[in-house]
Amino acid sequence: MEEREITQSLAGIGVPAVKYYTQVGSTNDVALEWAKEGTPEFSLVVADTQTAGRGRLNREWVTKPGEGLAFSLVLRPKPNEQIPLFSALGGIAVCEAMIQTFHLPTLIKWPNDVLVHEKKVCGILAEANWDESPTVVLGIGINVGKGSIPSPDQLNFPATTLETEISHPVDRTLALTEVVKQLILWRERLGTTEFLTYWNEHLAFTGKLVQVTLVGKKIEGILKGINAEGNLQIQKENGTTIGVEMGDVQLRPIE
Ligand code: BT5
Repeated sequence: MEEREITQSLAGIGVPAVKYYTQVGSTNDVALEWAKEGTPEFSLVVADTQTAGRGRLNREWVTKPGEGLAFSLVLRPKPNEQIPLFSALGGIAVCEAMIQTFHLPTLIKWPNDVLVHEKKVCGILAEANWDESPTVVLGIGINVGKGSIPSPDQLNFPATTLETEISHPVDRTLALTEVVKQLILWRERLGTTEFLTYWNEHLAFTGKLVQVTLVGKKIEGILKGINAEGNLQIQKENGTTIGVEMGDVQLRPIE
């Protein structure tokens, strides 16, 4: 992946500025700083590898050089927009790009992972900042090359890569460009019925027995879908349905 190749591939799709690094701490940190300086919506930070890539709650996210895709997009939320939905925007855009470009049966694991065959191929970290003008930085990590995932003892959920699922080499610049195109397209639809319908229709584990771990408590039940606020609906054994808000939540199927 080279800077010139990336800029050429992204030309004309609505990205106003790109910063590319062969190595960086975290693309989210660079994007948050850049946003403070006033860079416009859809400014993009891309890195070949991260030395301090992070997931939620400062968990580690591994981006191996020449294998993974790590990038962060600067977004400027409007006053009426629900911030938790920006994470879903990332999930929807990655899901649709993977379906259209690579014909993969991709699903969204609520709230912020993208799965192929029930394995994580992409993690998403949305971070907001209200210091200057309101900002959401949407950080996306995609496992592209077969060597992009860490060892199993570093994983909290089974993982896979695009090349493992497709069985042929994947051009990282192509994957990046197709995801960014979908991000720009779905950005306009954030929170609409179309947005919520797509999310519901591509939700992993719908109709299945799942366990949701919230801070200090576990809920088990059948995953029914998402409501208009983006809350997960879980039907418990006693028949009552409860809504789980986005936050630090872990969801997994029960075998
Ligand atoms: C996430 O967190 O999945 C969000 C990851 C976001 C990464 C992007 S890359 C660009 C931008 N810059 C950043 O610094 N971050 C964003 P979470 O759900 O908390 O999952 C983290 C967990 O996933 C770790 O604790 C590991 O168990 C596992 N993990 C780490 N690297 C992985 C990988 N490459 N593939 C699959 N799982 C991984």
